[in-house]
Amino acid sequence: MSSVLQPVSTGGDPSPGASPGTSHDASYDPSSGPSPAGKYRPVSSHLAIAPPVSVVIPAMNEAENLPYVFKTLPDWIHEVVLVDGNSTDATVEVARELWPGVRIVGQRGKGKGDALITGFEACTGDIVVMVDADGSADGQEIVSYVSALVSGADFAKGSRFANGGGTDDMTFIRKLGNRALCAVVNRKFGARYTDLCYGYNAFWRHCLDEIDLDCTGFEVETLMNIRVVKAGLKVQEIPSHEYLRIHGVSNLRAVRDGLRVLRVILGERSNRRALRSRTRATTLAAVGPVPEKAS
Ligand SMILES: Nc1nc2c(ncn2[C@@H]2O[C@H](COP(=O)(O)OP(=O)(O)O)[C@@H](O)[C@H]2O)c(=O)[nH]1
Ligand SMILES: [Mg+2]
Repeated sequence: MSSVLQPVSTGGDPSPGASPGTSHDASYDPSSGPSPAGKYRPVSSHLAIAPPVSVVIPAMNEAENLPYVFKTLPDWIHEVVLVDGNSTDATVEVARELWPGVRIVGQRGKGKGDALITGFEACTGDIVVMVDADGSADGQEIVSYVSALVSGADFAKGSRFANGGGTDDMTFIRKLGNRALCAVVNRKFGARYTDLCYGYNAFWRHCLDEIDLDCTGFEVETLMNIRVVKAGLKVQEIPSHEYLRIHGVSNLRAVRDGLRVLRVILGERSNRRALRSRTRATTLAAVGPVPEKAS
């Protein structure tokens, strides 16, 4: 096997002390097309992968939390794209210091959804992983997401309520709301999700063409989860543990954002309704215009 699996040259010291964000993937320019055959990155002691992985981090005033976030990111990732929500603290400076190769992108509008959509557009990797900047996500889990994708899934969806997952960060009210909204999505769209509003997910970049995201706020994860199932993409849930936000407070407001999520769910047409109206349109087109009655 060793003659087949050739680690991509990182161009630098592969030891854990090596500076992150400086030497990743020096031999491979993703804009030049798919990674060269035979070039694999070892991502664990058991797995090596070829596709470059981009990590997108939406961050609004998270300077104090970023050291915890970057500490857990594996050094084999191809790029980190941090989308800054016009932070008034040192988020951007801290990110640059901790991960010298970080790409900082300013968002056009407001909200987490707007930030993620901006970040996804900026990614150059084949695989995109979305990770919150509040210290609640463990970057070491990325390998589980990536493993699912290289094994055949289109969308690796984090779940705090699948076996092996958990949360230290959700209040009782948020758990209740998430559960109820998840049940509505499962019923309406024929999904079998155990979690709905979770920010830790990964997917092949081509999925973006099929889900055509258009939202601004915290409803973004729900919209993604609905559209991937509507598009017939292969979704695999990944058990994930959400830790407590380390510094600061959540920007989410349970009632306001819960209602936004509900509006998205109700606004998306179910597969069955879409299919029914498509069939009706096709039938009408096949039958042609109804002849006018002679008076
Ligand atoms: N760029 C950007 N990031 C945001 C915005 N709103 C939230 N975030 C980030 O999205 C992530 C999740 O937000 P958080 O407030 O922790 O919400 P919670 O995890 O649902 O409680 C964090 O990394 C925030 O900094 C925004 O308007 N712009
Ligand atoms: Mg959070």
